[in-house]
Amino acid sequence: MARLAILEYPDPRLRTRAVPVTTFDAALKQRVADMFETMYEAPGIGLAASQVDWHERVIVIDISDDRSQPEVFINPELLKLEGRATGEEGCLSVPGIFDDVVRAERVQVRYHDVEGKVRERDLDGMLAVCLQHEIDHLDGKLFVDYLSELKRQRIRKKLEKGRRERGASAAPARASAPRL
Ligand code: GNR
Ligand code: NI
Repeated sequence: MARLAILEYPDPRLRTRAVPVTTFDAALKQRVADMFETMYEAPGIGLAASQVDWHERVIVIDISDDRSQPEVFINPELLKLEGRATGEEGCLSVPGIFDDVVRAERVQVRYHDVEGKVRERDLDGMLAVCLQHEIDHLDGKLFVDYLSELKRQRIRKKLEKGRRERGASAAPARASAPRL
């Protein structure tokens, strides 16, 4: 297993539209295992392949407190969306930022499991919210896209400032190293 690097906003690679998985093989299972490890380590309750710079339609989710309910959704399609619910969201690709997003309350989803078998489920609550958040990632969309331009600009500045400061303290020699 391997922990993968998570892309952060405003990395343009997060805007890539992921393509469907066509081959259900051992390599796919390995990628899914790596995604779970990355998600649990982060820690987060969901992860889309797009966030680890892999642009295929693969999502892992575990909303349980004890990591006991791993769920994999491959090539997910929302067949039905019902109701509206507002909830506070966060994203591993937008660290430290939380804001309200309106989503469907219940969804019906068709997807492939990791063996390639087609499944259909009705979901609600946190699982429905998380699945919609992850499908957005596969379409190159982030939860901050639902916020105002002003908020998004503030978020971008805050993340860039944070990265600059962390970068400066982690590797002070780098800024003055000779440019070759
Ligand atoms: O860990 C996560 N928590 C979360 C909380 C509310 C709504 C969505 C999420 S998903 C997020 C992990 C993540 O960024 N997945 O893409
Ligand atoms: Ni996210």
